[in-house]
Amino acid sequence: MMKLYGVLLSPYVTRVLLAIRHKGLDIPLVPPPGGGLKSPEYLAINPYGKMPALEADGTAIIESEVICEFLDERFPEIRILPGSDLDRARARIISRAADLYILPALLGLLGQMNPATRDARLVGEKLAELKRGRDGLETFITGPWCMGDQFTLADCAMVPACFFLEKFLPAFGGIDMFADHPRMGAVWRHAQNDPMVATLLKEMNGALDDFMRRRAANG
Ligand SMILES: N[C@@H](CCC(=O)N[C@@H](CS)C(=O)NCC(=O)O)C(=O)O
Repeated sequence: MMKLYGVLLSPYVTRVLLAIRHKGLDIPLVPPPGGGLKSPEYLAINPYGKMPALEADGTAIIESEVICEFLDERFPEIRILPGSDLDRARARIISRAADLYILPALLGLLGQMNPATRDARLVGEKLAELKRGRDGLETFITGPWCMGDQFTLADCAMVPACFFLEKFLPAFGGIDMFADHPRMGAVWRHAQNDPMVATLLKEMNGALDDFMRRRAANG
């Protein structure tokens, strides 16, 4: 029996959910126990207090990339890692580049959403970082999925990254992350037309709308 701890508003959690759903696995998503990520109960599962964490046969597995790779080894019938060593390396590069060069810059911008309290220098730095991340990724992506015809670990990382880029970047001055990056743009369009991905994106949109409503209600 396995369960995944986390919520839909995390790109790291939804990366793992994409792997789970692509593989057709029955692993429920449950909120971190004990009232949150820093509760003693959850810290006993993930000492870093971050989501996601997978509980598998009584063992806690943390880090979204490690969880995805574990699931691919445990359930190899439908693989998310490609067959050749070179393709596996490229899929991991895309996933790692999203982790290192896209998501931290994007998460850094989330603290700058309010124009009234915005740090213009920080925003400029994060946007430049994002552009470098995106330019690099474009050179590794093939299309229609990141690695060609097969949905892989790389798409598990890219889909949530594209979702959050599309949602939050317009607040920082109409930057279109996809316009002059045809491969990344094509992967994002292709992903949105895939029924499994579209279902998850709908759930993510619902969770984001709820979050925004709650935030507005609380001032
Ligand atoms: N490298 C980790 C990153 C996980 C991560 O940063 N998750 C965020 C949610 S998007 C989190 O739990 N943040 C809470 C915190 O850092 O206190 C992974 O890939 O799983």
